[in-house]
Amino acid sequence: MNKHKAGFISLLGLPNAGKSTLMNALVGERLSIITPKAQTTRHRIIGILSGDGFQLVFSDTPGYLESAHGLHQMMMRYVDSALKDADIVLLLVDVSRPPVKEVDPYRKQIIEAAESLIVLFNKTDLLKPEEREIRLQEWREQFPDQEIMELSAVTGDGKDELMQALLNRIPECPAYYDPDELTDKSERFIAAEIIREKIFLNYRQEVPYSTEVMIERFKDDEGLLRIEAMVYVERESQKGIIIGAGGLGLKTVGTEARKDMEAFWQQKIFLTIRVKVRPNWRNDPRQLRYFGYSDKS
Ligand SMILES: Nc1nc2c(ncn2[C@@H]2O[C@H](COP(=O)(O)OP(=O)(O)OP(=O)(O)O)[C@@H](O)[C@H]2O)c(=O)[nH]1
Ligand SMILES: [Mg+2]
Repeated sequence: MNKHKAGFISLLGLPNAGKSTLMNALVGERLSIITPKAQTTRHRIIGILSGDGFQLVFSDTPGYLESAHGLHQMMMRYVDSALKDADIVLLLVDVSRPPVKEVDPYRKQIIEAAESLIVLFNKTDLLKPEEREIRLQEWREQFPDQEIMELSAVTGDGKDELMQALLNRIPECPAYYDPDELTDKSERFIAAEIIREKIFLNYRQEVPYSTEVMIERFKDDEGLLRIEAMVYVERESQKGIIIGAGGLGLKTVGTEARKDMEAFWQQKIFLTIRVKVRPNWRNDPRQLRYFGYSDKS
């Protein structure tokens, strides 16, 4: 009989490359939130895929970026830890855009640090047939010494080949997690993230980036899941924007979030959301800790 295999696989890449979309597709659950905006993911989120004789432990990470403020520094720590822990690093690249001449410094760092690396050319579904080969060739020239795989996290094209490559590479090892576990994150975290996703989708400019969500109550009340959330923003004006005229903004967020929560937990949800101002929370270490950003990940 074959020995059990298990490994840690970290998904790294620039913001918006499709890391969260791919992790959800691989695990088959909506664990990470996805939006068209850069810097959606703020934590290292583990997604566990357990199968017959194997366990793949994926880490979705924030898109790597220059550290601008305290929150960004925390986000980059998660990227660093995911890089250090990985048996295999998947470096995602959005090939629907042409490559830029100047290679970002973090890419070089990842390539040097990773013991086992696969470069994933993602969003291939967006390439028009007439430009496809030229574009892919331009990108290949950026990674002359790396193994490259092409895929689309949205359509699933190339996913089976990737799975096979991962299973071939991970070491013989017992399972790290109970096979029933899906993630290291709590239900409260997932509920807060769903609300944050709706805020990213419904508001523009700085508002989503100034927003954090905490779940204050998460209680199963005879078949009804009661969730009370607090949305934190940095300024009074942003509070007004989130609530919206006649409360319409918050109502839209609440309705959309509740629907996704009901789909995720397969249960009726009663959701209430309030809004509070926490000036400059993104640069306040105490506040960041309170919001769950820790040095350890
Ligand atoms: N067409 C297409 N769109 C994709 C693909 N993968 C991701 N996207 C889209 O790209 C956007 C960003 O996807 P995410 O999965 O949130 O990207 P991310 O790398 O996790 O981004 P950050 O969390 O901000 O670092 C979303 O609008 C996705 O729907 C793909 O293969 N094809
Ligand atoms: Mg993400």
